[in-house]
Amino acid sequence: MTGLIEVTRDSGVALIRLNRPKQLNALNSALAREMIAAVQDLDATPEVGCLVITGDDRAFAAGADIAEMADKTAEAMQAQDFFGEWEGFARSRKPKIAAVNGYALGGGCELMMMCDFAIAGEGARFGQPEVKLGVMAGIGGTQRMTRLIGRARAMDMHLTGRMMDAAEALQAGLVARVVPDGQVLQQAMEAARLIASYSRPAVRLIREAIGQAEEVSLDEGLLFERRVFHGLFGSPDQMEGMAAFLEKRAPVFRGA
Ligand code: CO8
Repeated sequence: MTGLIEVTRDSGVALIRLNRPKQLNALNSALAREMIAAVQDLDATPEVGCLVITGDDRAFAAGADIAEMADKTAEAMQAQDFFGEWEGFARSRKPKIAAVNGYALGGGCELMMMCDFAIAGEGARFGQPEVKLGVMAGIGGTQRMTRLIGRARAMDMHLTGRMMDAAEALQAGLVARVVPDGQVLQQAMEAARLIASYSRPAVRLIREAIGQAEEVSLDEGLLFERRVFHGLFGSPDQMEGMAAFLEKRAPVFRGA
């Protein structure tokens, strides 16, 4: 099956829109395969500097597809490594902004957290309601949410299954910005175009360095940051960026 996502390109930015509106963009295996293939393809496309992932007005994504999972056994889930392919999304190397209107629940909230940051509309709602279904988060919700908003809040969200509104999500650090509902995509695209205009090596290494902050000790992270910072010097983009500043003009980065 195809068409579960729509991919469009605009000035160095790729927009991926989830396209299962009748199911509130619930994530099924076919959608996962399409999404991972698209993201891997975009990773290998040099013209693309940033991705925006979005849904529609009603839902970013209301979770993994419950109908697809309802009859599965533990043996079948493990044998298939069900939804394991989403790690390919999380590990992809281009920056990804989630543009969120409506519901971001369960796997939808987890998909949002796999992105580098989220811009949400004032009416967006977030939650990990899996406990209400007799299960739990399975594509990073207990891990990424705890890192993003802390243990107490993550426990609250996962154990009660309640929803968080956009104001609370901003205050908790689950999303980076909250904007009027009608401006979500526009602001995400503007941010993505800005990121895509910067030096690709600098953007890549910034993502990697911030990623390290969640994995290693402070000393190791600081050393990693310093070494990759050093490594950018002498590159065409570093020379161009600093020359442009000193010459009081806009830089033109080559991506090298
Ligand atoms: N899966 C499948 N279908 C869904 C889902 C979903 N997650 N969410 C909504 N739908 C469908 C509904 O069944 C309905 O279909 P139909 O029109 O055919 O009856 C349609 O979308 C519209 O939904 P509602 O009528 O329920 O709309 P409401 O506005 O009344 O309610 C809600 C909206 C509150 C979002 C409600 O739909 C809801 O609670 N949805 C389920 C949310 C949820 O529980 N999400 C978590 C799913 S489990 C999960 O994500 C696990 C992730 C990790 C998996 C990893 C595996 C290894």
